[in-house]
Amino acid sequence: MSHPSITFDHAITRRPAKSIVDGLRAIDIGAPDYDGMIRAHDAYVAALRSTGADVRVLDPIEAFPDAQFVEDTALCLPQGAILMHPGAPSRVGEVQEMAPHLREIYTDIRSIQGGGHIEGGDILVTGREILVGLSDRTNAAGVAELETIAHDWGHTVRTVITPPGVLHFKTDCSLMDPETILSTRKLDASGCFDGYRVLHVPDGEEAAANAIRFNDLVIMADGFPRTAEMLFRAGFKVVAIDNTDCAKLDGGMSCLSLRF
Ligand code: CIR
Repeated sequence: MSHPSITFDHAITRRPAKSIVDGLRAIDIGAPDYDGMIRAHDAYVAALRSTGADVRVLDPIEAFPDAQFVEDTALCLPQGAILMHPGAPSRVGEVQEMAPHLREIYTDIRSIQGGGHIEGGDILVTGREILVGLSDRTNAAGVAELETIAHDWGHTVRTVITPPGVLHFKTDCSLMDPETILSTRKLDASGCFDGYRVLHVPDGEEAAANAIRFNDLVIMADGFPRTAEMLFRAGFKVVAIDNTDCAKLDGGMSCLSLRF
């Protein structure tokens, strides 16, 4: 199946910096291991490349401990890219680090530049619309700015809610195909996916909900066998990547790339 929401020629990633040990986290369960992070990142890039996509790996930036989570800096759509305005003050500067790379690729680049905040992790592009979850990082003003730009490009934006205590909307869900969402039961219970086919991550495997569909692959975190089995039975080709260290910083599979 080919559709702009799951079919990509390119991805941009950023190699983790040594300063990753200072990355943001909701609850401190110990510092991530830099070497483990690098090994996992290499495996992630290899999985993206195995689909035939051109994958750019940007240099680490020590000044921005969370800069490997590139997804939060921009939204890439077929018509152009939108630079985000992160709600986390320590992450705002990451956007200008990403901008020149997107300018090499896109002729139309817009910015969230009013008072609003929005991070890419709160945005799910499906086959029919763009869902944006309000969260501690994304506010209504940010969504309104995004909507104006996306509307210009022919997209519909729908505002939804990121559950309290969940970092980003996509922490709890992923697109599997243009009409199919992988979600935690908690998020789906909000009704935000009514009209879609929804696959629930099994109880106890909620952290598996942040995955990506990238060309023919579903790339998910390792260690969630019941979710992997469910996706396999549903006909998806699954690759599992170690997410132990990223998880200590509330990160997962979607955060590590921009896909377009
Ligand atoms: C943060 O708190 O901003 C980072 N430690 C994790 C960002 C994860 N990004 C994402 O889910 N899109």
